[in-house]
Amino acid sequence: MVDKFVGTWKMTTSDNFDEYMKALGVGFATRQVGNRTKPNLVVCMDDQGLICMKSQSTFKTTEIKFKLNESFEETTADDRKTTTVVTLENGKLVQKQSWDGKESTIEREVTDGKLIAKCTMGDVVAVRTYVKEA
Ligand code: DKA
Repeated sequence: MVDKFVGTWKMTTSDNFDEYMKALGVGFATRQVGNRTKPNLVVCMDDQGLICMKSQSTFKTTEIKFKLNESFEETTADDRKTTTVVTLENGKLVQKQSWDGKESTIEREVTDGKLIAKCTMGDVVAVRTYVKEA
């Protein structure tokens, strides 16, 4: 089920991302860069079920390595220190980040050969589309 996510994905569109970053509490300067950046997302998985997800851009590169359903510590691109767990729900990879009593989710699915990342913070939703590069 995770196999379809494996590969290198290039971001093509990003909707409402500035509002999402505002809801996260990201400051103006970082939002300006975040809005301009088109990251590549590299997803890999080894035969032990360890999944890696690397977001690469000229602004910042972040990488997480995790097993499904096992919580881990994440440092996000905007420097939040979150406790994160990733689950597989109806074929979607759901990344739940918790910090300071707050919670955000990034739900990723592959449809029509595209990877769609739906980022939710409270009632704010951003949608980012990636196409496969390799
Ligand atoms: C994605 O496209 C979701 C990225 C979420 C990043 C949140 C913080 C960004 C601050 C610049 O996979």
